[in-house]
Amino acid sequence: MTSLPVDDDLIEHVRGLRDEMTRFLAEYRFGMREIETKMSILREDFEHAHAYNPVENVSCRLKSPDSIAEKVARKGIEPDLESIRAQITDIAGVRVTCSFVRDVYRLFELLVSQDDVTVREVKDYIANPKPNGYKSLHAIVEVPVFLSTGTVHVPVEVQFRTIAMDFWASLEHKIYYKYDKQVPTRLTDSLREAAITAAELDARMESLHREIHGEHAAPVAPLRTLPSGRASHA
Ligand code: 0O2
Repeated sequence: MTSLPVDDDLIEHVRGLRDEMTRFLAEYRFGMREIETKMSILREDFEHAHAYNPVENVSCRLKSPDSIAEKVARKGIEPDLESIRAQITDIAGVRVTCSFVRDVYRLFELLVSQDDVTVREVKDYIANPKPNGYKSLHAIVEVPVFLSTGTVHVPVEVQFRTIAMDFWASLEHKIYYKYDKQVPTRLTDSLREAAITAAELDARMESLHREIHGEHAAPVAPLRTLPSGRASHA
């Protein structure tokens, strides 16, 4: 087999693109770490101050270049880094799983009230679940990241949910992809019912918790989103 001549300029160009993408994704990884650190500080401090841990689990994920490319194509976004930066806000994702709905809102408030955290958008799928039954509190927050070349403000999507909501969402996600997004009606109906059961379990567990721990564990009101994108309790 004869090999083609190597085009050094082309190789240099492709290496440049690869390095640019690596630097681009690194900013999101740093932003994600900032939020992860904030959540672990809140978790630890909460335990010291209230002898109670409201956070069951914190997980992080960075969107893969393939997944970013798929979203660029699906949403008709210009395929350049500036457009991606401006229009895709879930490249960095942090998921916070709590025991109770009350803790979901409490953790959200504690995060968004921090001076260096700016709220860009809030979607309260707990107060307003998706038609399929999906529940979670989503917030796009921006945090400053201090690099050797200056400060960048990085958006991070933070999803707050209970263990029951998380259990439901991970099963629904598997079913959705198993059936290549064409889920049979009997399954979508069953998932909707399961979401109601999960919400009932959340309510019952929280009421038991309140009975054991007293009034200080009273539930908080659902969020209302202010025009600025900030959210506050109604
Ligand atoms: P992954 O793998 O978690 O990153 P868009 O992000 O534009 O496609 P939208 O409506 O702007 O959609 O965002 P939204 O509603 O805030 O939801 C984005 C993320 O929430 C999804 O990310 C999921 O993680 C989760 N999510 C939203 N709806 C559902 C749902 O019906 N079922 C489940 N299981 N998860 C959901 P990605 O990028 O889809 O996936």
